[in-house]
Amino acid sequence: MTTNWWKESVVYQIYPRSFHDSNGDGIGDIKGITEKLDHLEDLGIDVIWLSPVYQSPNDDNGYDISDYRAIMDDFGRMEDFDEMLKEAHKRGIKIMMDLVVNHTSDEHQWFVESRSSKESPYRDYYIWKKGEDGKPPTNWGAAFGGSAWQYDDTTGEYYLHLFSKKQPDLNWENETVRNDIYDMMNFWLDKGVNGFRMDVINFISKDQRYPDGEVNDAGFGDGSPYFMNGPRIHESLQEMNKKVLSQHDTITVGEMPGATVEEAKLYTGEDRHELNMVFHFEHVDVGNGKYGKWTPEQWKLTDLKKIFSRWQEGLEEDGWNSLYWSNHDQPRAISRFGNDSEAYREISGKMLATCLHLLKGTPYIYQGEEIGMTNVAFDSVHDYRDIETLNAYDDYMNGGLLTHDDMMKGIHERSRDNARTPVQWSDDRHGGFTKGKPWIAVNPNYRDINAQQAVSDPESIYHYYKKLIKLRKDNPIIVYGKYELLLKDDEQIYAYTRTWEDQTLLVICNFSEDTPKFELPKEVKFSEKELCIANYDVDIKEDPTTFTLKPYEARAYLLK
Ligand code: TEU
Ligand code: CA
Repeated sequence: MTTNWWKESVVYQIYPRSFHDSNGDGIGDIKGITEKLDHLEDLGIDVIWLSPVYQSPNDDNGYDISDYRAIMDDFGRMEDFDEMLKEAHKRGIKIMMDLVVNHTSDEHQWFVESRSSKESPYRDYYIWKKGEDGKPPTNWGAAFGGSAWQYDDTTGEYYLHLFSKKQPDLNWENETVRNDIYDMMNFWLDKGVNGFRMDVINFISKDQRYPDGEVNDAGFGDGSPYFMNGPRIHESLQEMNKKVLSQHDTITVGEMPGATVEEAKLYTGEDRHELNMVFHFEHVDVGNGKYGKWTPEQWKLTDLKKIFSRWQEGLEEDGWNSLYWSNHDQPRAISRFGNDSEAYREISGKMLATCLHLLKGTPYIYQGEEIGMTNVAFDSVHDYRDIETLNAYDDYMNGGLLTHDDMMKGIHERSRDNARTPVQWSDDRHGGFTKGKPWIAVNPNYRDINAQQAVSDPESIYHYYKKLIKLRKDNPIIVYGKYELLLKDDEQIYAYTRTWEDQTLLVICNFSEDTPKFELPKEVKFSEKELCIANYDVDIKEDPTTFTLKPYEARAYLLK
């Protein structure tokens, strides 16, 4: 059975460790999620993407899985999961699981067996190679620092880990591995889960020649041309689709660093039978400097518009977009793309929401975004918990590549922990996230920014998100309308239209603190207009053909 409900849906991402703690141990958990389902039902979302809840030693907060069929002790038990699933479904909310199958934890039984001997039936579950002259098999660097190869004493060979050395890469060339994964997916689907967000799924197929990569400043080679969108990736996804996904009515999204529009057409094309949509990284990488995210530079709105427009147009006929500003790996949307000062936090947050949710694709809301949470700036690097942040700090300091101050600037702007401070539920101690000591400090601005406040204020960003979600339900043009960019070269205004049948949706967003003048291009003709949503009070009789925008103003009109 194929339906398009996932096109009409709004997805909300939960990062369980930071969502809500039900038992006071300082760690968010599954019961904590169940307790907050009413908040999500009220918001109006359709699907929860649940970051990993599987058994894990938490080297990378659950993205290192040691048992795919058990719940992490910190998060509760399988009964709690089943209860949460039941309660979500009761409210009409679907659950999309995180599927992390490029790698496992080194504490997964498969790897424990695999590393024990070259003769182990599990040896070939992972990627083992001999070194050359005491050096690793290739010069590739790992995402979280150091070489991508770890020497293992027991058998005198190296294993590949594209992320931390506690995240060994699975060998997707091995059919038994693939079938074990498919069985595990069916285990969760049979329980009633509704789909998967697939972690770095475009990394699973490695170029079997294992060539060296181009060397960077840190002295490691870039292996990505040999594992991103690799030689057998489409074959594997089609197999997975045939054996698992096509047997159920699912929502699927592949997380894909380095995916281009051309690749995405292949991953999401209707007749290709792979995935529904992908997460690309082009817009979240704007302004990356010499050392990528750690050396952020001013980004340009025209670059952002170019990226969004390329994806909108590229997938217009076939395939489907996912739309996101933030997730658990990215800074907070308002701090990154809007303005988190007191004067503009809410208004720019509403503008960003308008811009994103009215594009063509399935919108994703990251926990806390709906109440306008912002980046945190801890003074000390010791207050950070994220493996990527901590390792990068050490590497850049030890390598003498960046000063402490520069590195802290990068961390404040872009560390993954910006998204991982606990959700601010109220102005109670620790933002009402926990009655104990939180595993990572709560953003000190919780007294002003919290869900209780946002829910009680009808003008808040929370109620604006509710309105946007409702608008999507009432207007098929938001889901299906054809996208067209207006005012391409404007550095302050992002304006576009969506057209469907005899209607045009006109979206105008000011990304600046200035008050630029908007002039509707002559091609856009209409005789009737209706204001659908706006983040300032607007006189509904005002003519949308030409007017002056307020700072971070957003408006959407339905034209006929
Ligand atoms: O992220 C993939 C990925 O490419 C990350 O390295 C991400 O881009 C980076 O944090 C941005 O600087 C996925 C998960 O979303 C992430 O949380 C995991 O750490 C990673 O895979 C490994 O499983
Ligand atoms: Ca807990």
